[in-house]
Amino acid sequence: MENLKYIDPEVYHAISDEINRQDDKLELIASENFVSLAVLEAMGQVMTNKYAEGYPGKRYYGGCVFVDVAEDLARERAKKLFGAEHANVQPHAGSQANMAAFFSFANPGDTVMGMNLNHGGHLTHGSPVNFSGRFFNIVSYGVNRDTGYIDMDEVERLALKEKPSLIIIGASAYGREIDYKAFREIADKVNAKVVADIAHPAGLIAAGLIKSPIPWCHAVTTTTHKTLRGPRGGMILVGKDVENDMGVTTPKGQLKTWGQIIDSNVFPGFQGGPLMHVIAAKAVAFKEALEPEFKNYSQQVINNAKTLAQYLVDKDYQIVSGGTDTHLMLIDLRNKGITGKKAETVLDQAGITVNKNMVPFDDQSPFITSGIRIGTPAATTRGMKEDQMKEIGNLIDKVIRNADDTAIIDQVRSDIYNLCQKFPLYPKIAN
Ligand code: DSN
Repeated sequence: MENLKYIDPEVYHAISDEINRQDDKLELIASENFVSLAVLEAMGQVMTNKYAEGYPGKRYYGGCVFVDVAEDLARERAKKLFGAEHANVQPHAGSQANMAAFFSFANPGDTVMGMNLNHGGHLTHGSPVNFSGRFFNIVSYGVNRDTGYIDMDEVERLALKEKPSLIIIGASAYGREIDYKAFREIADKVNAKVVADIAHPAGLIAAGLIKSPIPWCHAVTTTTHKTLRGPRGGMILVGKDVENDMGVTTPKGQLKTWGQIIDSNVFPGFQGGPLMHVIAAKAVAFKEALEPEFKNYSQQVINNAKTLAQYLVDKDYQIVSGGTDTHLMLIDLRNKGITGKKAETVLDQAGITVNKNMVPFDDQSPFITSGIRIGTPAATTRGMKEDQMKEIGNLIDKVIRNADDTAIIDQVRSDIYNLCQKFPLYPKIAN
């Protein structure tokens, strides 16, 4: 960053402070990760200068020959990674991917079923303050109060009653595997389309460690920066539908495939020029995820999450559903006498970054909450394993039990700093 240092010292210092923050603190936000230097490099280059509205070979601007290479590589690698027939790598983020998916399978005013945000769902799956809740009639399903697992009986009952056009599956704070086939069977009873949003477990699915929704869904949306460990961005995949529900037949008798419908909803439907530098970085991340080492990494992410969850359960923490199958856990702190907001604040003071989170049937507001969400993808990228997870579990428990004791919080911050120094993050760009 030699030039930036002189041209814009204020931004330069903000970036170098952020490098140090990432290096010195323990990142346990379930949706974050650390990209490779190759991905960082691909993001910071001249493709940001290029307008490329359209798709490879069919652009609205000249000079797209090299950005076409990058986008074709990203699309082909994405298809290989997920066993998909079609990939659109242009969505700027997961939200835009979901927007394009909603409008591909439903019209404004139609009924759409999505998971309740308070039970672990996502803003774009029907929150009234989001496009999803503003344009569509949302019916929410949730988890069973006793088990913490998605209540499939409720999903079926609601689907039969409400007859949605679309059911969106997926969550941002749900640690269990999802039975996509069961969702599809319910959807078929009411002729609904099915979209899975795998933003959280995408990397684990790509690594073949948990079930893939590709055979059961009309489309699959994701972000590329969580467990998949790519640049911040979105993507939509289409598989080969097992039921041969492949698209829509036009009045002239031609089949418009779901892939074609999705492409036209991304551009020109919702987006203009794609971020070609980010698409190049997506291609690099997908290449990395196709390597055998990515499977080892992803297995370690799961092993770490299970180890940390078990450690906390043994210390009488209430994990929703009792544990995790994936990279994250949602902890209900009501038996510990501390809110999610306070826990997030004191853990941050101790150098541990998590986010407060609503828990199912919460009695606190979304700003306070009764829970925290913890995930292992970022810590695992640093090389941390089961032993470190037990150490981290012990430190989390110490902070939660002594939330008003600044001496203990200072001691934990020093322990976390020392732990992080043993797993350096970006030594080559340290300043
Ligand atoms: N904000 C993301 C998360 O933290 O899960 C989802 O979009």
